[in-house]
Amino acid sequence: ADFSGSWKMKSSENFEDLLKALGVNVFLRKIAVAAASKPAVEITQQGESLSIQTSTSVRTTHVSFMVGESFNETTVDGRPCTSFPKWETDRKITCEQTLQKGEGPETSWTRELTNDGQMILNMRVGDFVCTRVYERD
Ligand code: R12
Repeated sequence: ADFSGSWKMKSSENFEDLLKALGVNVFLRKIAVAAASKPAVEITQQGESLSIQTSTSVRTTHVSFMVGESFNETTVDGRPCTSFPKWETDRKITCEQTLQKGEGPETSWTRELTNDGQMILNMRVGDFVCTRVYERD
């Protein structure tokens, strides 16, 4: 599967609940929810190597990793973590995150390419799952 492209978000469910589960206060939550409603996502992929840039008006993140190799990133609330991405199917990457310091709920994400060319991002915090559907720009 090739995730390469410029993506825009079509729908998002439970993003605020996710931040709540992470303990993000209501003030930052409102700002984050508004900013995260219009993200721009740029992905370049060559085989097992992915680079994902996610831009919003308040925060831009850029990660590069090889599927099957751990890398450093941050959780959605900005805490440094070590991530381990792997292919769950040939169209779906699952990535478990481990906090580098301190305690917190378990977090992970998955990105999946659907047959009709959409990308589904799931972000998990404990028992909460946020689902965001992207389509190519
Ligand atoms: C916090 C600070 C900030 C944010 C939070 C806590 C904002 C986070 C944002 C995340 C966007 C995620 C996207 C994910 C995706 C766009 C805006 C939560 C700035 O303490 O769809 O891939 C400082």
